[in-house]
Amino acid sequence: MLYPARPVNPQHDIDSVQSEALAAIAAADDLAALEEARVRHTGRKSTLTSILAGIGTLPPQERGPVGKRANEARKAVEAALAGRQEELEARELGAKLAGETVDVTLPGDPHTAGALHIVTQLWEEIEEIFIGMGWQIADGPHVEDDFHNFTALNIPEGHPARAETDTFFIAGHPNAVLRTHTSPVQVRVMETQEPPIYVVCPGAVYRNEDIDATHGAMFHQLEGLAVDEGLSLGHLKGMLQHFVRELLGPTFEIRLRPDYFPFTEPSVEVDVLWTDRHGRQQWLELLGAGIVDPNVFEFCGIDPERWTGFAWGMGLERVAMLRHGVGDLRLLFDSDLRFLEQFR
Ligand code: 2NL
Repeated sequence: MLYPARPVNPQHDIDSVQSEALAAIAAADDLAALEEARVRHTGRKSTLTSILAGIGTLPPQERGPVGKRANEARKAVEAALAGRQEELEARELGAKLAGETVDVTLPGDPHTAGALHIVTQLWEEIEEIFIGMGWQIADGPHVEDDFHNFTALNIPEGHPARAETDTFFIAGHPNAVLRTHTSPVQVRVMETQEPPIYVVCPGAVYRNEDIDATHGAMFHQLEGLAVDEGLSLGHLKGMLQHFVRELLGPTFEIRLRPDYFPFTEPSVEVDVLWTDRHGRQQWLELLGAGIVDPNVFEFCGIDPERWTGFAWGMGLERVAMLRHGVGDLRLLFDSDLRFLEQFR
């Protein structure tokens, strides 16, 4: 687009146009101010532009010298603009970099590695062993009803086992208890799944006990249940032998002794031959187990004429203490880092 040349005063003082422009450029303190100076002193409406555009209208003898001088002024102003732009850009970059400075000598945020609690370690190791044998893992409610915690496990009202386990009841809810074992989880699995069933149920259980070196009001159990055709104590013993050798080492021996539980018949205590730090050998109780009582199957809707089962239960704290030589259960619950950090 062409713009009409404006009338130009041939006397126009190109020196002062140039020096005004240079002064404005030098005074521009940031890139926005410089752009403003560029538009004002070299833009379409600037005096310099109208001088250059009006040269053709000058008397022929003036065109050469005025044109030459005006072009010099244009070049000087353009050079000043470019120089100042470089300066200001460098300054802005410097300020930006200074604002983003990272002090690599500052100490980093401490990053301390935590560790799993020895009960959690044991819990997870046992899960892995049973997953390796193709079993499933299940959990259920910690607040249970009377049927799932007691009745379905062949512990009817008035049975001495109800008095022996110091149950926490929920105030105002006569039917609700904190589960005293994880067996109600297996009951729920039997109610909802068709055999064959191979399930392990770890989790917290609750008993209203006076707390001492071997008792707590909350601890962890891991129970397991197999329901299939033709299961015997032999299957139970073979499975447990494999489990114990996976968990503790390939040389460990177990033995079964008669015991009593309301939900199994026959019932057994399973001991492991334990060698202590001084090389002394001793049979120690590891868990309780047995053949599922047919009454339990009836309560869970499983036909005891067709199906057989074995089950076991173990206290995780007890086994963790045995394994790590811990003499007092309360150490596992005190959250004292000096104790816990030993098992990283
Ligand atoms: C122990 C003994 C045991 C079971 C738990 C069980 C569960 C169902 C049916 C039959 Cl659904 N039995 N569980 C069986 C024998 C022993 O626990 O001393 N636990 C710490």
